[in-house]
Amino acid sequence: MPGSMGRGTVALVARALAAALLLWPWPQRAGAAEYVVGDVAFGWDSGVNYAAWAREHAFAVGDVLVFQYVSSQHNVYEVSEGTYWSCDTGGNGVRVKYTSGYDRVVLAEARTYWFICDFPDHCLGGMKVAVNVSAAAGPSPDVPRPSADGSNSNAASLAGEGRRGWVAWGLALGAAVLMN
Ligand SMILES: [Cu+2]
Repeated sequence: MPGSMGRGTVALVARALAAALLLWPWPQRAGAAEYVVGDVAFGWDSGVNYAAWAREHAFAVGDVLVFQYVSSQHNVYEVSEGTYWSCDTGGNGVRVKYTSGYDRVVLAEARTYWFICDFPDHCLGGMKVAVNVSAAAGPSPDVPRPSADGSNSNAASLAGEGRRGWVAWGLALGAAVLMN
């Protein structure tokens, strides 16, 4: 008797698992946007109004900036706000240096990112861009977006996600029992 029961239980659990996989409300991943800084026409270069470019876009956590430039003529430094305004990279205001000519920067945190070119006089000449990254954005606001620090208002919707998950399990188990 325990042997046959074990078999039935295995089949039941297998069916429940299969049904749960079908019913599980997998959270949809909102697509992260990718932005070529200055757009493809200009890329990262001197003489481009990057403030105007940045104003045209709403950046959110998870989006990606692509800096395209001739690596012998420009570079990209992510800097502090102070260094962004002073263009003085001699202190400790430099966070990250990018020099490949095709640099993909993931905007992982909800904050302002400050970028400059460190070639002589380029930053002072206006080759700089400030990017404001918001925690939640995108076309569908009810889809929770993961945040870098995890401390935001997504907790409530995640709890809802959990409840729906249990409902799915309950339905799956019920279906499996009926099929047996
Ligand atoms: Cu430059």
